[in-house]
Amino acid sequence: MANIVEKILSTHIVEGKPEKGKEVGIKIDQTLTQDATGTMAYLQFEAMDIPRVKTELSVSYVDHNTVQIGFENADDHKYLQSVATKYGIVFSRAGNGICHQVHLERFGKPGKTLLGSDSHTPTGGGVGMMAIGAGGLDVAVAMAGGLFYITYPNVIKINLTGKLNKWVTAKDVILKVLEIFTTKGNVGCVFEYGGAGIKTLSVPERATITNMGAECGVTTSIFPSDEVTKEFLKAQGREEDWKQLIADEDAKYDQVVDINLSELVPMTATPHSPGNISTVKEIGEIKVDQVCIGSCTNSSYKDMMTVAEILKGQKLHPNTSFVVAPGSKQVIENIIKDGGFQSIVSAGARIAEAACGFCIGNSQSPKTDAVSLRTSNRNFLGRSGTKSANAYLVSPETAAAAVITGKFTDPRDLEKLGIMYPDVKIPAKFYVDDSMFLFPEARKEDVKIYRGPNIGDPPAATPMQDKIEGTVTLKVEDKITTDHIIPAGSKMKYRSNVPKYSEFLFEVVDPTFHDRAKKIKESGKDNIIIAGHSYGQGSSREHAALCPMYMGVKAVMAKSMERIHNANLINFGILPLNFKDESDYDKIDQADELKVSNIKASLKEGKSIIVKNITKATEFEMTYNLSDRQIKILLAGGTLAMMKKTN
Ligand code: MIC
Ligand code: SF4
Repeated sequence: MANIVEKILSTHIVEGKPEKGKEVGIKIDQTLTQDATGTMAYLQFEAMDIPRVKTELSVSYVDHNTVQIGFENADDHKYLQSVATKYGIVFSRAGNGICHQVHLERFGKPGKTLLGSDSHTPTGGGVGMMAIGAGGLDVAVAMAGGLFYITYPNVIKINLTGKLNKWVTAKDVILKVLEIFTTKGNVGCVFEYGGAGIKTLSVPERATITNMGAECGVTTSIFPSDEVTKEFLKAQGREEDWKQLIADEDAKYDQVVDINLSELVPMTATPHSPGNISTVKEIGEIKVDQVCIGSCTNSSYKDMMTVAEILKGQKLHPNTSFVVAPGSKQVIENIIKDGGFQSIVSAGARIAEAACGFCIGNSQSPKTDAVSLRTSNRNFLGRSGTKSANAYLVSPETAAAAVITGKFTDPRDLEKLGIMYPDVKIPAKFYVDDSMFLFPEARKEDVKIYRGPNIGDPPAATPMQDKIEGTVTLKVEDKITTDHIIPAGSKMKYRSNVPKYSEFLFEVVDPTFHDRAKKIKESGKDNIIIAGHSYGQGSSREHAALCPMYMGVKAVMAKSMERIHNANLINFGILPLNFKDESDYDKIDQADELKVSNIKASLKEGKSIIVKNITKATEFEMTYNLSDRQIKILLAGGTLAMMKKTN
């Protein structure tokens, strides 16, 4: 009587007991990295001195930093390629596509575990993998054969019934899920999809849903592996990778939520959070300045062909700019073969390379105050590269409708314009060409690692001190995302140069942060951050911990924190604390001087930590949710320091 999550975990737990809320160490079968997090991950992997990766499969993708203005990106790519050759890692070259889309196409296997240094790794749940996002250092540890630690999850069944109506899509399903669960409060949960409705969803549609589960903050999302999965793998020429994986009839769940697909309508996430959900109809016919179709959420063959069919014979509205970034080289080749590419180009799309591009604000930033419709998964403030822009997340169908009308349009209304719903099916056989992967040879230890001037060593953390004495450098509210903490976009090329990248910390929240933190650090004091609920939402980027560590941030005191960011803080030796009494948050102001003593003893004895507010002459209590393993890491000054100690 096991559910799918229990089935996979039972064959992967190596340490700990399967008890809800307790930490377990699991074996990782596959890893993936992308270039923006990968460079640091491999620098850390190199420091571990392991001759070759110990996983069944590790893939290094280049898909984020592909703009190449200046030498930095190209240096990183070359570094990654040489590391892959040396350590037995498959290298997916720039141009091959977005990691999650490509991994699903070519490597995803039901029943396996996948750890990726990107928060949207759960895309792999679309083929029945337990696919989890993590910081680069955790992925490096997994490549070195180490375990990955998660809280044994609460499994929430999302029971799908009915069938999607015409013009209503998988994106609308996940936006509905976001409406129900919001972007906070789901740490330690996994969404397992089931019910009669799943049979009606193809693998790319399932992957859209598991991809954006990341926005709810769950550990991962997963679909069963069934006949639909088999068809997809067969179409990829990988039928032998299929195995059935379904929940037992009497499987138990911590919660069951029913969604009737037949009742859903086109939805959107309004600025500036994927959790601000509304129906497309409710928005009204506002003018749309930009439409962006692509990203790891919606860039599959099915998405692109659907857009192509809608746009066949249509032209782009004069007031709107339009970009399309197909998810992979495979998608491009197949839509060329099947005639879709022609319709998209002919309609007026600017074709971007198969990469993250607009999604991460790395290109195509919209105009001042723009309304931008995007098929991606995040619309955080400033993420598009234009702080004043308003980004709405929508399905490819809703995006295509705006291309034609130049305004927010419920795609069902396209029928009034004589455009009928194109019920695109995935091909029985995709055209497949794996030549943009470089597969590792048997032994290549003598490979010289390429290190251009952009590649710097990761800064080392210092062992934890017994006291923290310093200033509240920044006080922030609820739902501060990693995009707020450290922006990506045009700044992402400094990922391998921590001192430079740190200059942009909290840029979108308070551009004076860096200089103030620097001054405090130089005066010998510690920097402290005070935050509300759900601190560190969003990406897996460990730079959101690494750069603060570099700037002398010693503790983050928050009402609650998201899973990946919490783990990253620990990995880099920053103490993550929670308010015992949330009202204490209101009694602290930015620039207050705080003093925390007896940290080591309190952590060792499991006692709460007393913080003195020197400025206000008050005292308050902080708690923490740290396993013994995490306490050891913190005391050692982070994971790398800890590994050096035990080696
Ligand atoms: C994102 O979508 O925010 C990213 C860019 O893919 C990040 C990873 C990164 O910051 O490099 C993520 O989702 O983890
Ligand atoms: Fe790339 Fe955007 Fe997906 Fe992140 S969310 S992996 S930036 S496409």
